[in-house]
Amino acid sequence: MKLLHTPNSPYARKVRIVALEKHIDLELQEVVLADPACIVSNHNPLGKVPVLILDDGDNLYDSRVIVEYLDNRAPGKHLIPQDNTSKIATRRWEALSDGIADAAIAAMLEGRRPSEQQSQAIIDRQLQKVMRGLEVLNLDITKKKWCVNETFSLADIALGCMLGYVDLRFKHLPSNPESWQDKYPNLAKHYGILVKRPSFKMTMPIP
Ligand SMILES: N[C@@H](CCC(=O)N[C@@H](CS)C(=O)NCC(=O)O)C(=O)O
Repeated sequence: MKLLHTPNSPYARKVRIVALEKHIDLELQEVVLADPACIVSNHNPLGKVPVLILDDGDNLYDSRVIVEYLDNRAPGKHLIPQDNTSKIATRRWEALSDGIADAAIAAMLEGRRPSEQQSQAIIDRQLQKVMRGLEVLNLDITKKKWCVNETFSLADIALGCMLGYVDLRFKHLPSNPESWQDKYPNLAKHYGILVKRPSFKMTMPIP
C-alpha cells in the first residue's frame, strides 16, 4: 500500500501514526501539491492528501476513511473503539481536531496571499474557529489521561496532529502575546505526553 502525502499535512500524519501504532507497513510517496504535474488528482478528484493506494489499485480518501480501514485491517488493539458510544466520542474529538486544522490551514493560506489581495476578515474568522475549538478541547481534556475511556485512541492521535500543526504555524496566536501552550495548558500537557511516543517522534512536521 502506498500513501500519497505531504510532510506537514496533519491529516496525512494522522494516517502515518495510525499505521505505525498498528505496525502496518506503508510505502510513503511525498508529493508537491503546488506542482502542476502532481499526481494526486489522478487518485483523488478533490486533489487532496492523504490518499492511500491499495495493492489492487483502488484509492482511499480522506484521512477518516483511511484510518478506519487501517484500524480494521490489522489485528491488535483497536484505535477506534468498537462500542458505539465510545466510537462516536472518539470521532467527535477527531472531527473537532480536523476542523481546527482546516481553519488553521485556511488562515495560513490567506496570510500567504499577496498583501493587497489578503482579507484580514477571512484570517480573523478562521483564527476564531481555531481559538474556540482549542478552548473547548482544553476544557474537555481537563484531568483526563487520554481523550476517551482513559486509553490511547484515534482521538489522541487526531488531537496531537492538529496541535503539532498549530505549533508549527502559530507558536504565538496572532494578536495574542501568549503561546498556545500558555493559553491552553491542559492541551500543552497532553501534547507533551503524546510527542514522547515513537509514532509521533517519527512523523514530526518539518519547520
Ligand atoms: N478532510 C481531508 C482534508 C485533507 C486536506 O485538506 N489536505 C490538504 C493538505 S494538509 C490538501 O491536500 N490540500 C490541497 C487542496 O485543498 O487543494 C482529510 O482528512 O484527509
